[in-house]
Amino acid sequence: MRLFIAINFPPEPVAAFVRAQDALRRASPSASFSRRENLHLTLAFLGEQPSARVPDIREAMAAARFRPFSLSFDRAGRFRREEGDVCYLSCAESPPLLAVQRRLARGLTERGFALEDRRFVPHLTLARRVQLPPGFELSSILERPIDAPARALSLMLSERRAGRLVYTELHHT
Ligand code: 2AM
Repeated sequence: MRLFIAINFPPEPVAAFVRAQDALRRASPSASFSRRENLHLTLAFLGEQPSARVPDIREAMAAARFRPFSLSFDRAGRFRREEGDVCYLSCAESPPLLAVQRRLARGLTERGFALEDRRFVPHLTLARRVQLPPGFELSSILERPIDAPARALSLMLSERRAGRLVYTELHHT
């Protein structure tokens, strides 16, 4: 099973994320947009794992000692890709987010999970294969910062069903 650990957000900030997607869609109609229910912030990507490993993952999640906090998504960015950019929202620096991500990564590593060595860049992917017209001001897709409460850590299952990416929450802290 393909797994990752993420923060999911309540309807109000999600509606604001979707408005940012709508603005992006007007600029790049051919991009591939994450579905509303799939919008999330990933803290750890586990990749393919046997189901027998889920108890260890739950243990690492508990060891991360998540406590609710609030995030402010205040900028839009892109990762350049040959097939078109990945566009995302990112949040103002958040010590509680970074602390919980570090504890989670440590707990997973201690239990033998191989995490990517890359620096954690908190981002919420809005769309892939984005082709923006030259000079397009990406910050214009965000009318104002989006305040979003982080209420739990969720263990997410990622599956393709009938060509669609479907995420299911298996556990939350
Ligand atoms: P992304 O949105 O930047 O692709 C499920 O795929 C989640 O795990 C996404 O949030 C994805 O981030 C993240 N992720 C992190 N590393 C990944 C990897 N190597 N392959 C696929 N998804 C990854």
